Amino acid sequence: MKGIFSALLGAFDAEGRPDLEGVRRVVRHNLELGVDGLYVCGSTGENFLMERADKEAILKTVAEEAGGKMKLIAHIGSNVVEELDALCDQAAEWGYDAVSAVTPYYYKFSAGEIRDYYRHIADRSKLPLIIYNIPLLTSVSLTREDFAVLFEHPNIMGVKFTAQDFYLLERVRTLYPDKVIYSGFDEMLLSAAVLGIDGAIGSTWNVIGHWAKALLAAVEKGDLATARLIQSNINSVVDQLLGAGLYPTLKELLALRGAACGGCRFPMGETTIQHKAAAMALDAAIRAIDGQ
Ligand code: MN9
Repeated sequence: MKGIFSALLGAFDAEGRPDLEGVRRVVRHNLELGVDGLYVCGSTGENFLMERADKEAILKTVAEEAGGKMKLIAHIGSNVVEELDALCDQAAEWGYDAVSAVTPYYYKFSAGEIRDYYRHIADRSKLPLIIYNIPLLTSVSLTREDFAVLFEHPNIMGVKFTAQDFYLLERVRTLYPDKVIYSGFDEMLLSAAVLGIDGAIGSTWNVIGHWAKALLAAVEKGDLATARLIQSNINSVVDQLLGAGLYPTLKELLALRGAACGGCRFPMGETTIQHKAAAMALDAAIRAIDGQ
């Protein structure tokens, strides 16, 4: 389960329904790009804007299309326990390699409640569980003590660490060498890689996953000069994407590369001419770097 995982972008039609052909296109595009796996129905997949049936349709379609060709992580996190349980069981049936779940959010859950949530999933799941820690969006910040308790569970395999706390990241890496740690901020891949993470999960890997793989390989070899250059290229892309509107611009980039997947679901805004223009400029810039 090491390596670079694309946080799969969602594919929707003009009415916001899942476009399952679009989903297949995005999966095939990632296969051609050569990433190691997919993280399905996460933040980038617009999970928190979808009803359960739509998540099920997308999770099932991805498994059909990617079947055995790459590693698959199903993000099943939900504050609704019935949905959580159903998706947990289905992910195993559909052939996923692992499940992942965001910390419960919105209400101020206690540390004990959050730990019970993860124990609930880990006990139930036939697949290993990856904790999804993203304090910036959930306002829940797992602590060193939380990891100490959670990582005692044999079915908790690791964490998607989408936080800027590199002190915590180093401590968790060193204290739990057998757990799998994925870095979650694409713009911080190098800083996480030097601390010995096992891989990364990110939205921009849908387009520049091959750069992320090259960066990890450079760090592995101890070639920090190359790794810094790649991170700088990644950050130029991230910078422009964040400025232009991350998900719609990424989707337009995929459309330019033969993997049209529509716009984002309401209440995210519609794709505009500015998103399309930004995607065209980025497409050219990425191709120029790839051609060097
Ligand atoms: O899955 C992604 N997180 C979100 C990880 O989209 C919330 C990241 O890949 C970011 O999109 C990326 C840009 O900030 O690092």
